[in-house]
Amino acid sequence: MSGDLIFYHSPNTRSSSVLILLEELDAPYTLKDLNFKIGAQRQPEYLAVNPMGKVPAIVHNGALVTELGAIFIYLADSFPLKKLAPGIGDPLRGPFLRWLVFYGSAFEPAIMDRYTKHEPPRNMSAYGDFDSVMAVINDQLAAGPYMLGERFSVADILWGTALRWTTGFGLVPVTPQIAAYIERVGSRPSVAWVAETDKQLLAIHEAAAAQEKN
Ligand SMILES: N[C@@H](CCC(=O)N[C@@H](CS)C(=O)NCC(=O)O)C(=O)O
Repeated sequence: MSGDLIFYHSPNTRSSSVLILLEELDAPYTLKDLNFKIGAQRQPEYLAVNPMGKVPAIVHNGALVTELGAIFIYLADSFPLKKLAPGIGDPLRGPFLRWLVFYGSAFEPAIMDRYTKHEPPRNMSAYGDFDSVMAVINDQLAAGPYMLGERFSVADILWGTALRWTTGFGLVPVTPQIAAYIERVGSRPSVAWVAETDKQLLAIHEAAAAQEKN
């Protein structure tokens, strides 16, 4: 599928993984860069696109998609030429969906628990607790080398970048399998390209913020 694809991004945020994804999929897109340093995400123009005031967001052929898991599934299905996701009918389709949904429904709330030192009641919480979530991820990676075993997929772009920043912030404990996985996914040329692109965008943002102060 092609058509107009607008991608709302801010450097060094969760949307950086979508920028890596777009490069990996070789998808044509128009980048709309939001300067968080001057609060662009809270301006009415952007809230009219995504009322949550968060990135990433994409608008494809006029339809809005937010939430990393949904964006990854949607883009991988829309731009299948690189075969970076198991399609419907592939035995790995179920595990693929499992790990993309697990990211938003278990990993994200669990790391926020860790950050805020909140202990949810294990039996009431939909994701158990932080330790159970991390044990499942570590076991999966120990069986690796990728989330789907031998097969690299866009799920690894999401998880590789998420584990990189959450270990960097000291939220997720570094285990040998997580360290090796971050390295494996991080060695892809798309990751280096996005790091450099984000660096350049950030410099532009900082200059604009400094100018606004004066
Ligand atoms: N549930 C969203 C979370 C996105 C998110 O947390 N984005 C952060 C950047 S890392 C953001 O836009 N923060 C801006 C703000 O809240 O002001 C997703 O999965 O995409």
